[in-house]
Amino acid sequence: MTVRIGLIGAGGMGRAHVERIEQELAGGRIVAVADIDLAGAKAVAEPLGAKAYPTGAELIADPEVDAVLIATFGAVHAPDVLAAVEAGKYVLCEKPLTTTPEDALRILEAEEKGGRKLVTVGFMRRFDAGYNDMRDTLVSGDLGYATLVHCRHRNPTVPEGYTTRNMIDDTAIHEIDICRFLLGEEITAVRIDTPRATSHRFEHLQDPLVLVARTASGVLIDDEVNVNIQFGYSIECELVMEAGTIRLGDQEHTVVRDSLGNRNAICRSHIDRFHDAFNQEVQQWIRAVERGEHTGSTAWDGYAATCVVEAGLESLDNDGIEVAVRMIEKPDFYA
Ligand code: ISE
Repeated sequence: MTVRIGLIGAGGMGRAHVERIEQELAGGRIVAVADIDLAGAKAVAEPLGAKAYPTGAELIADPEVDAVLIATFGAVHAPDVLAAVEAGKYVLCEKPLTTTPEDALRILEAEEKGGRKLVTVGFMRRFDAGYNDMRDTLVSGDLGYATLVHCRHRNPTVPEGYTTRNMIDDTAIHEIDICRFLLGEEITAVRIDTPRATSHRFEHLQDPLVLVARTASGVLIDDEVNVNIQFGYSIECELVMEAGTIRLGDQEHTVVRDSLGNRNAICRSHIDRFHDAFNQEVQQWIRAVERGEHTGSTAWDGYAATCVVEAGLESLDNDGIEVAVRMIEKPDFYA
């Protein structure tokens, strides 16, 4: 069976997914594209012989769409995710699932009501080989339990429309999720530290910032979020256990040696750095949809991350005080 996929959001991320589905992955085909910019939707859809729609609602209602891939901005995800769940269609939604815990709760309720897990959140790092090695090492118990996680999330630049809020809900949300994944527990408190700002930022941005989080068992996480670092896209993570540490290796596959010395090529974007992880994520999703199964992170993961973001934003607005994460008890449905 070929899974007939409807894409909502014809921007950069959406187009990267189209390219991987059409050229690199098996088992799926883009049959419809929706975007409020209908011309943009058509530009992506027409070369594929796919339909174009001006709204996600129309695409979701199309009986020829088996499953939905959402790659719009976080703030507009909720209505489309809800509509897909209500239509009983699997949905892979880019992060963040929603920008408020309330919207994420509505999605949890809709899924529970339908009795099936249909929502996967696009936390692609869960499919990255390095993070999976780190998790396996921790789970093996050979080096004891975790005490600390040190993370660095650096982007070369961001557009002018990117806000300080986005440093947490769009950028640090990756570490929020991957640390929950690595450690297998919830984050319970967060604070935001604000060091001297870089002169490379747009004036309105607090860049860099450091998110400091604590988990239920007391593991301390620090995440440097630095989105105008100029030199490239660079992700680091070190997990500290009682008797050893494990960290992500160099992100690139090759080392150049010339008159300047030995050096790695530097990635420019997440699409480049996490190319293999994105492919794994989308391929496994297509295969799972074919079998009528859920895969990857759940709506609960999306909800939990949004609750941590919310606490981080509250800290940011209150001089960096530590804020407790407020979330509902995990329903048995997501156990
Ligand atoms: C972007 O949306 C991503 O998901 C990237 O992984 C992240 O590095 C970037 O800061 C975000 O804006």
